[in-house]
Amino acid sequence: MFQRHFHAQDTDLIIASHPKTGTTWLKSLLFATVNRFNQPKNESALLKHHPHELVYRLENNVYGEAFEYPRPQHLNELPSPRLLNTHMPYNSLPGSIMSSGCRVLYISRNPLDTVVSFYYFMLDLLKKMVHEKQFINTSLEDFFEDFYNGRSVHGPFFEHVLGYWKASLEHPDKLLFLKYEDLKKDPVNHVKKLAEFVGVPFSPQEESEGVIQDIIQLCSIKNLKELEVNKSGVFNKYYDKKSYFRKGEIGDGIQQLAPSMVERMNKLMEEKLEGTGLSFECISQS
Ligand code: PAP
Repeated sequence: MFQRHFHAQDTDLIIASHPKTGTTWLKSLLFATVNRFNQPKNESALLKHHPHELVYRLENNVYGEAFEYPRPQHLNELPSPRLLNTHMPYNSLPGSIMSSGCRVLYISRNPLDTVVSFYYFMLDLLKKMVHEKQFINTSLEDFFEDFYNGRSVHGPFFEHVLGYWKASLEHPDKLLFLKYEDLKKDPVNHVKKLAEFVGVPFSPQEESEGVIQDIIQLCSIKNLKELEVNKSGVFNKYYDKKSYFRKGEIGDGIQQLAPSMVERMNKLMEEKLEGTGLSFECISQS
């Protein structure tokens, strides 16, 4: 549905990601940055809505069969620029995304933290889907094996990341490639970069008034996690709002996975990323 029917507009801003790599965070930062002129920090819609209700996932929220809202026609009602999201691999994107003037922001994360984050999220989700009892018995080790072997809902992790990485090198004005770890370590410069990329750079006055820091604070996991709107409730029947905010740290993968699993993943990463110019830090602790 999404592939066949979605037509990107030149002004669209589309967040692309493999699941559990920082999508919710980037949705919040992008939303707060783009809407900072009409929504001062204490009036931000982020205070009343979950980030996933403000930036729709196209293949799921918009074009998904089994989900509640919105429907494709609502896309036309979104204010410009439309902020949208997809977990689709680069090769599966509807053609209009690359042929139109829209911008794509991809967020990536080291595979160890991603797989652990993904496991806990799926565990929570599938506990709600009683017919998936089998998965509930799945261990982190089994989930890791599937992920390691490329058996993942949105395709193999490294192919997902590399598809967008290569596209970002070929089309740097069209596709901004971000890393969760970089955002954590240097949020100010990355939020500045993001704002420039989407055409709303911060003015010197905004910088001196601390507008960037306010956005970072608003979108911090500590802040979002404590908001009533993100603490309870579900959307699309099964998705617990709070399940999108877990630890938000670098290094959880190292803590939770056996050393042999870490070693195998690091080796696979080395092989897959060799010669691409892309690397992830998997060993740092937050
Ligand atoms: P999604 O792909 O289903 O939308 P996504 O938001 O990409 O999920 O990933 C969730 C991860 O981002 C969680 O990581 P963890 O399991 O290792 O803790 C979640 O905690 C983290 N996260 C969510 N919001 C933020 C935030 N504001 N800052 C930093 N990390 C965040």
